[in-house]
Amino acid sequence: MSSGRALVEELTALAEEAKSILGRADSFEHLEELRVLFLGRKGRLAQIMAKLPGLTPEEKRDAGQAANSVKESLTAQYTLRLEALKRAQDEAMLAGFDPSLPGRAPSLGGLHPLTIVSEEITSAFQSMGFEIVSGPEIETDFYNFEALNFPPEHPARDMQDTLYIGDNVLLRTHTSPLQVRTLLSRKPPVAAIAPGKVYRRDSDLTHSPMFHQIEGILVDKGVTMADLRGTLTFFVHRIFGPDTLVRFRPSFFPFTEPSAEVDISCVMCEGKGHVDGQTCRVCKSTGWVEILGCGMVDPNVLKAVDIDPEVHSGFAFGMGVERVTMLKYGVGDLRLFFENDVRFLGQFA
Ligand code: 2NL
Repeated sequence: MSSGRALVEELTALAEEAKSILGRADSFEHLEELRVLFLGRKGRLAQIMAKLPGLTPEEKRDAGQAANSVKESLTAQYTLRLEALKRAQDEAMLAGFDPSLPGRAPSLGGLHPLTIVSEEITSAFQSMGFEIVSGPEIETDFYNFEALNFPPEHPARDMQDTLYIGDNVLLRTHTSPLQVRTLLSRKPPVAAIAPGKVYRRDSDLTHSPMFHQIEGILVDKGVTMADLRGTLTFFVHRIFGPDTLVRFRPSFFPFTEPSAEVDISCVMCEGKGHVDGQTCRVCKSTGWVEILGCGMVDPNVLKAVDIDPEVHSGFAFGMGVERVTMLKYGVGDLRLFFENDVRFLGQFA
């Protein structure tokens, strides 16, 4: 049976031994083994403490105190070594690279080219006082055709061209219904610009069943074709540059009379018709490209929205956002807008 003194000596020896061994542990695994060996439930310290019950109360008190202080000191040694190993691990990691190098920039998304151009177009008109209007993509025959002076048998109403959801219910084929709604809910003067998705029963290399349009309308007393010309010329110069030429050609739309199509000098060959001696592929050597349609609002359209054509007049225009974007950025294939290949989209960021 061991005496109190012998136990205290054993404890002191254990503390000395453990201290020097713990201090040399060179890995987390090794340190953990040593912790189990010295401080574990069946470890060296526990083995010595197991002998405490055989002592007299006085010896028990002294040896107990010594055991506690050894336990504290070994635990402290262990923690110290653990911290040192962690520091060494961090330093080894840092040694592998230069922490002063700039971080890698996360790749950010960007606006779709159609969004960029759509915002450019609407903001050109906003700067002239037009307000932006929006509305439903599912429309009725009245807003999409009837109010716009389409005769009942007009081919655009055909199921071959228009996506019908039900009797008289359809996906809007242009953004004009937005303007009909605007005119019905306001009194002139009205100046509105209507951007949005439109749908047609059409899908091939150069037609997508969904595409984007922007239409504009201005109704007031005394609005003339000259106002239309000035407004659209300002717009063209904002989007394609101040040297771009603008030309109006007679045309026809059910909802405007007279109607015109607007051409601009070719963005590719600058109106020359050829590039490096080759025929210009964008204007087919005519020197002009069409960018929009327009006209004076037909009196029948004004009547359909309760405006007296004897008092008020207006102009309206419409354009395809895909077309304007293709011309502005020289995009040769409509499908690129809908494939969402980041190699294409990234060029507009
Ligand atoms: C085009 C031609 C156009 C309009 C749209 C319009 C709207 C109302 C009344 C009268 Cl409410 N007109 N819109 C007028 C002329 C042409 O679009 O080529 N679009 C892509």
